[in-house]
Parts: sequence; C-alpha cells; structure tokens
Amino acid sequence: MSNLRDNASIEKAFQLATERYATLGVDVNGALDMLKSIPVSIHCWQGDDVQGFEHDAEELGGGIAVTGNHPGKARNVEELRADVEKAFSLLPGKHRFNLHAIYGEFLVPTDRNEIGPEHFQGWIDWAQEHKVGLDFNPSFFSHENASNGFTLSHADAGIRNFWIEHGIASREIGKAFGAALDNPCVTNFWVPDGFKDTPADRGAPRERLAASLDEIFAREISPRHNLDSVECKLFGIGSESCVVGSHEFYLGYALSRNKLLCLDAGHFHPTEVISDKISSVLMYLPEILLHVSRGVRWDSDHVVTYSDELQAIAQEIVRGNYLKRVHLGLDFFDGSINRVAAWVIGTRNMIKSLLAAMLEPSQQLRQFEIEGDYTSRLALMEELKSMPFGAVWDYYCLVSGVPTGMDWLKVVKQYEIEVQLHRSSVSAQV
Ligand code: RNT
Ligand code: ZN
Repeated sequence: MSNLRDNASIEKAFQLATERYATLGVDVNGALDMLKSIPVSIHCWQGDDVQGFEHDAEELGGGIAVTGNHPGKARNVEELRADVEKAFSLLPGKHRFNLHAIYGEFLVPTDRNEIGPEHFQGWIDWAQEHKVGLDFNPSFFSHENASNGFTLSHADAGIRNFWIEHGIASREIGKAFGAALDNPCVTNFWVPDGFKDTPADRGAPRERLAASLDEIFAREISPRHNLDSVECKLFGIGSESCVVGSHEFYLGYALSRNKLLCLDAGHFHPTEVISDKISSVLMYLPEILLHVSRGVRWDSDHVVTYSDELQAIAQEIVRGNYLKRVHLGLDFFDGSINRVAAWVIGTRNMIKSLLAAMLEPSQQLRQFEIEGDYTSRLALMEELKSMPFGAVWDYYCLVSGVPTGMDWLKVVKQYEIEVQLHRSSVSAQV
C-alpha cells in the first residue's frame, strides 16, 4: 500500500494542485515565496498560563483568566525556551517571539518600575542564536499596585507614577531588543483599567490615562528599534461596565500620537469582527498590530482555529496589500491542553489562513465586483473553498523542513512524555 504522506506523493499532489490553481490564474509558487517572508509573533504567555518569572508572582489579574491544568507547563526560563523552540521546529517559516515584562530573568526581586534591558539579556542572546525577532509588552496586571483594577488611570498620582515608570522602562527594553537584533520591536501597551459597575465619571480616568501615556511616550525612540502600540478593549472580567482604554479612546490616541493601534479579535462585541476594521483603521494609521485570538461568547482567548473569521482576517490583509503594514501577533492562552500543541495549532492556523488568502484569484474577484456581477463573485468564492489547498500546505511544510499533516503531533506527544510530564506542578525558580 502506498504511503500517502511520503515525499513523492506530497510533491505529486502539489503539482496537480498548482495546475488546478493555474486554471484560476493563481501563481502558487509566487504565493509560497510571499508566505515565507511573513513572520507571526508568537506570544510567550501561552507557555505558562501568563505566569512569568517574578519572584513573588501574584495570581493572574487584570481581567484575564486561564483555565485548565494540563500537566507540564513551563516553570522557568529554560523550560519556556525549550518549549517554544520545540514549537518553532514545527512551524514553517521564520517567526518572532513576543515577551511580557514579567518574563525577565530577575536574579533578585525586581519591581516593575525597576526592570531594564539587563533582565532580558538572556532573551536577546537567545533571539540572536535562533535568529528570531523579539516583541515586548509592559505588564500592567498581576501586581499589588493593580489590585483595585486601575494602573495608569489610577486616581492616586503615586500609583500612576509607578506604572508610568514601568511603561518608560518597557520602551527602553523594546529599544534594546530592536537595536541588538537590528529589527524593530513592537512594544504593545494593554492597560486593563476599568469599572465593574457603572462609573460616575468616565472622562477623568480617560484624561489620566492619556496623560500617563504621554509621559511614557515623551522620549523619542527611533522606529528602527521600537514601535509603540496601544490595545483597546470593550470589557474584561471585573471591568464589565467601562474600560478606560476603549476602542474610540485608543483610535484617537493612536491617530493623534502616531502610534500603532492593536486590534485584538476578542476585544469587541461578539457580533463585531476585526476583519472589517483593518481596512478602516489603515485609512488613517500607517501600521497596526493584530492580536489574533478567538473569543467564545466573550474574550476567552481560546486557541486560534481555522475559523471563518481567521480566514477573513488573512483575506483582508492579503487582498488589501497590507502585509507590510500589519504586524501579526497571536494572543491566546489555554491551560487545558498541551501548551506546545496550543502554540503549534494556533500558529499553523494563522499561517494556513495567510496561504489560503494568497491562493485567491483576488484580481478576478475584484473584477466581478466592479462589474456588479455578484453572482460570479459568490460562485468563485465558494469554488475556492474546495480547491486543493491542503496539497499546497503539505508541500510548504515539506520544503520548509517541518512535519506535514498531523505528524507534528507525534513530536509533541513524545516531547510531553520525555520532557513535560517530568515537571512537577510546583514552581521551580532558577
Ligand atoms: C488582554 C489583552 C492582552 C493580554 C496579554 C497578556 O485582554 O488581550 O493583550 O492578553 O497582553
Ligand atoms: Zn490582546
């Protein structure tokens, strides 16, 4: 019996698929060349349920939550690096790694306002060794100064100042990443501040947030090293009635201060989709960041699946020719399944959806639309759904030197048995 997954049959299926796509005017090899150059920024926090490496790490706060206790989560920097290296080895293409401030290597207890590039030197060395770009995030949560739900918009100037110092320190770390790697770091500001119940004053906290951010961003940093981004949100756990950094707040802030806007797929009303927002905000902003995530009924940060919305996000970026203006980041955290598998599934889906979008005859679709031939537009869009996309994906994995089909899962299962299951659930600080 022939092995369907052997290299020759993958290549043969690819050849046939290339011919099929050519009949629609799609250049498959051109698409693969383009895909190779698109990095996805993989978030560190899927690896350990947003725990980080602070000495006196607090419970996860800020209105986000991780559920699940699948064994084997990374307990220290070595384990996290080993896990993400395993994930990288199962992903076609060259990608980035996205760190949060709580993931520094702190030899002595270091408060958030005291962090600096020295705490991330190990990550810089690691990124240089593995030739990956780094992105960064200040951490405005899981801290006693964030315990009442307010940080940069806090009514108390002392607390605000503490977090302003954290923001300033974070941009310096982003700058150090960008300079050391000769590759700009996107430093993304997500500030959880908000009200559980109806506020009496929505304006004042917003004024305080803007003023705090202005202080943080006062120092010019070259965009060759660091790009600031601000992330909006509709609601969180404990901030159901009003989030200070709302969409309108940050759209205006990003526009007036020349910042990137971060659109997180889980941060809007469940009937709203970020795929429809990309072309709108790019009318006015040069660049944006996406947090590709999956909300299930709410901002639940489920692992990204190959959903209609994921495909729509990729289509919008590719159809609009926005690949150079959209920084692609992932944002999900699931503790109920193997965490390396979660990274691999979510990231492979992101890459797959970009590939599918690159295999569209977009010129033809646009032509039908301009001519008002919506019948043909719909017919072709539906036809595309059963084109031999999987054969192209398998081939891309094969030539990228990563497992095809489900073979990556065997590698993760073996890693789980040989490495992850030997970790105890008790934290092992190094
Ligand atoms: C929270 C935001 C934010 C975080 C990470 C950990 O709702 O999406 O981006 O998920 O920064
Ligand atoms: Zn996010």
